[in-house]
Amino acid sequence: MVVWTDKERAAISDIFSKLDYDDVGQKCLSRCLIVYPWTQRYFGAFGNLYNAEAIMNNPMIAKHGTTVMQSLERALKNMDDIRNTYAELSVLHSEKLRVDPGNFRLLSDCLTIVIAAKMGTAFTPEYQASFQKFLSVVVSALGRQYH
Ligand code: ZNH
Repeated sequence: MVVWTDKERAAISDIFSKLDYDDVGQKCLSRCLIVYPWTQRYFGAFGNLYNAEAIMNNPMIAKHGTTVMQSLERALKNMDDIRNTYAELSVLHSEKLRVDPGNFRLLSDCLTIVIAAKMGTAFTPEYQASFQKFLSVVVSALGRQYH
């Protein structure tokens, strides 16, 4: 059972309240695909991923980035039960999509970078630690079906 302090809850909520899901989703997913090119293998049906520019301008990638952000909002709204919130999604990623669970960490790191760059000095060490903890719980819940 994960315990959250009031400060952590406040920091995570504040970060989410400042996010534009379309923008951040598109940026973090496209960065993940560019920096870790092997992650592209799961998106064979998404059309042109030929180079960084193509990835950043791919509307299916942008749309999927928004989907991922909306999914993270579900975790935010269910912070005391992220495990069960993501139970089905974990099964989907392991059994149907067969996504290597190590990739969850890579995407979440890209997300942290994009958010930090957008927030600037408002992304304090406390915010970073709180958000990192949130993403670790998300990554662990998504990977649950694998172990
Ligand atoms: Zn994932 C899908 C979430 C990560 C790959 N995803 C998906 C969805 C969601 C998600 C919500 C939708 C589902 C349905 O439809 O039902 N993811 C998510 C999250 C995360 C993720 C939250 C973290 C954070 N993924 C991921 C990664 C990868 C992926 C890392 C790789 C690399 N996904 C994927 C795919 C899909 C998904 C491929 C399918 C898509 C389509 O549309 O087809």
